[in-house]
Amino acid sequence: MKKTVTALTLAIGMLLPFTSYAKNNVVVVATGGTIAGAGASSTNSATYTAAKVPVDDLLNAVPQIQNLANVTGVQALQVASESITDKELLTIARKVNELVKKPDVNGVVITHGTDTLEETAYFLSLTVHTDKPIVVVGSMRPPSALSADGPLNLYSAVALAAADSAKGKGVFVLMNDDIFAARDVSKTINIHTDAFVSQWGALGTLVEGKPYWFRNVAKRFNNSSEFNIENIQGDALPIVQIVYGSGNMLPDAYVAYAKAGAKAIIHAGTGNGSVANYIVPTLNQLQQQGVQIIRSSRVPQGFVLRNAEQPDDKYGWVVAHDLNPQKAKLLAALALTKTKDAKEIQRMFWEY
Ligand SMILES: *[C@@H]1O[C@H](CO)[C@@H](O)[C@H](O)[C@H]1NC(C)=O
Ligand SMILES: *[C@@H]1O[C@H](CO)[C@@H](O)[C@H](O)[C@H]1NC(C)=O
Ligand SMILES: *[C@@H]1O[C@H](CO)[C@@H](O)[C@H](O)[C@H]1NC(C)=O
Ligand SMILES: CC(=O)N[C@H]1CO[C@H](CO)[C@@H](O)[C@@H]1O
Repeated sequence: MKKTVTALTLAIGMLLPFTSYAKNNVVVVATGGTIAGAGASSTNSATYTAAKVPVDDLLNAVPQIQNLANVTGVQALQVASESITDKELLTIARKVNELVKKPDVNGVVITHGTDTLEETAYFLSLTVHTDKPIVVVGSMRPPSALSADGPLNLYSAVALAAADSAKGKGVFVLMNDDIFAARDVSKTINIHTDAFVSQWGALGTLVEGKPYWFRNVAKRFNNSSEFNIENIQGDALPIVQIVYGSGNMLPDAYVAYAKAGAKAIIHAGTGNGSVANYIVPTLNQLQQQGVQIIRSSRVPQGFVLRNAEQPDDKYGWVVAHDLNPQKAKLLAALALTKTKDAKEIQRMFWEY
């Protein structure tokens, strides 16, 4: 008996070097943002320059990530995320797509400014076909500030990208220990480290380098998405612009955007995506000219119901469902690469 146990222990001991030391490969794609920012002093948490620190310095500042995975870095861009255009967005998506296709890459982390982080994450979730974890991460304080949140966010993002349990669950936003689904997370406050929220809740939480899961996403993403970055040519998407709803509006912004070439206008309406009675004729006129009218809401939670506040069937409009205006803008742009049919675009808004 004792002999068998010893033999077994020996056998396991010999196997261990081949099993437990194979770390997953994670690539960090750096794009700039506050997480790569630099302030004049450690008390500058709000006054600093974004997009300064190169990717190698970001990784070297958190040496603990090398215990989680074999981590390498790529500097894709060095921008503050408010200045990201279609060109940069497509550059990021193509870079990530190229990486996930490599057999020796197990997961990808994108460091990104928080301003448009939710947009890039949603775009990746719609256009990159993979079951490998893709994690978009940022920070609210620059690395030079007291209690900078970037290092732990990066550590957690790498842990998530390296986790086998994260496979096939889509694109994530990792901020402040929370694991969010790309489609419904949004930046909701511009001063605190718990800036990102999803009205439907987080998918899970990341504690001491390990993810704990509580939900899945009910909408389409990864391999079941009909959009594919590989089918998008050039550096620009169809033009979609947002008009913010309020009291006492002028119709001029809608008309000007259409004149400038907008193929769809997201109406960030009051309340339930409402449209002022004196604005309705302008929107109907533009719709008849072939501009898609998409009702979203300026209210950060809830959703827009078709044919409730406005007769969308009658007008040929689309509702954005629970997508906020900036996410609706991206889905509309992708939809327009495939169709001009409002009914078909509406189907996409229900499914993604
Ligand atoms: C670490 O990742 C790099 C880049 O993907 C790769 O070239 C290298 O072989 C990896 N190292 C190990 C030990 O797997
Ligand atoms: C996803 O689809 C691509 C082709 O579009 C295929 O190569 C890949 O194996 C698929 N991945 C999974 C996990 O199904
Ligand atoms: C629309 O608005 C009213 C109150 O303003 C609310 O009671 C109703 O549930 C809203 N929701 C939707 C999805 O239309
Ligand atoms: C919603 C969706 O498309 N999920 C798929 C993501 O990829 C995994 C692995 O291929 C599938 O199992 C999911 O169905």
